[in-house]
Amino acid sequence: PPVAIFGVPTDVGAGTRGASMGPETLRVAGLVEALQARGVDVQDCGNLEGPRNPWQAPVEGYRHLDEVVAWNRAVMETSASVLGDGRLPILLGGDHCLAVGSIVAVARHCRDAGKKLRVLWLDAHADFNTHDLTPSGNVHGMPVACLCGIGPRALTHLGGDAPAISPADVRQIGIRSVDQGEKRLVKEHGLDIYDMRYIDEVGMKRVMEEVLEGVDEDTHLHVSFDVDMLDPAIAPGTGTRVPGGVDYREAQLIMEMIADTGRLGSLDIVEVNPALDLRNATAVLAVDLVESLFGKSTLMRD
Ligand code: DIR
Ligand code: MN
Ligand code: MN
Ligand code: MN
Repeated sequence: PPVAIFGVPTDVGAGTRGASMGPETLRVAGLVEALQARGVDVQDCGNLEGPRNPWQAPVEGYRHLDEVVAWNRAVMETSASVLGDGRLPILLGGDHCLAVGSIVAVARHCRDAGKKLRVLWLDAHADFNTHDLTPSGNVHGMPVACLCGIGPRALTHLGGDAPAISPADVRQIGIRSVDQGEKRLVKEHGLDIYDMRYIDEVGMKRVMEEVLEGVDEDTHLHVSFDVDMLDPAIAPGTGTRVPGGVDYREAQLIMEMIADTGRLGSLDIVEVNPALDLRNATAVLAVDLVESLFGKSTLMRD
């Protein structure tokens, strides 16, 4: 399908500055050209605008909640209009709090189109914190909970009705950092988490078979790709690096197996932080992985 790319240059939800430069650094790494080389019709809509990062301490467990809501409202509107145009939205973050607006729009689109939504959450973190569990107050640690209806009303009800999705719609891959109280909450809500230990024990091929089980022609796959899923040795340009991540070949297999379904419907690429990177390696790797997600392979396949 045709694609529309839009940048969301903010780090209001993060604990480190610099993800606001993600959109430009992904463009510099050749994202648009790489998709065009795959034969994809790409429209680059430029960047959204929103409030600056006030860099304040948490208030009642949230940092910058008003700013986070403002950015997410803009994301929701843009994602909805891209989907309405029949294009596949690619959000260039920005930090991961932006997945709230993105997925609220996608969930509503799926409801209207009679599609089943499955969210593939590629991340080192479960992002299932709440204001009383969070160790940081950073909203980028909370989007999955917000989408499932747990969080501040301004985010849980961003699209009007809540919740946007249910934990049963989500599959998380690459997880290796879950905070103390967050562990109890993900268990309580039955989140389907393919953590690094499970990946090590059964291998990425089986993990992805399980993740994609039941995907059919009526399924819309939303991929929310936090680049900190990747091992910091290959992706140093991100704010919350956790050792022991997904390696290059495992990451390629994730993308290839998603591409094989032909059901990719929307994509977030978030938490790329060029201020922490080495010669833009993380953005270059993200573009390489996106090529696989859009069907690039070594051999002709049928
Ligand atoms: C941590 C870090 N769990 C928090 N979360 C991150 O602050 O809630 N998510 N980095 O991507
Ligand atoms: Mn994340
Ligand atoms: Mn993360
Ligand atoms: Mn491994």
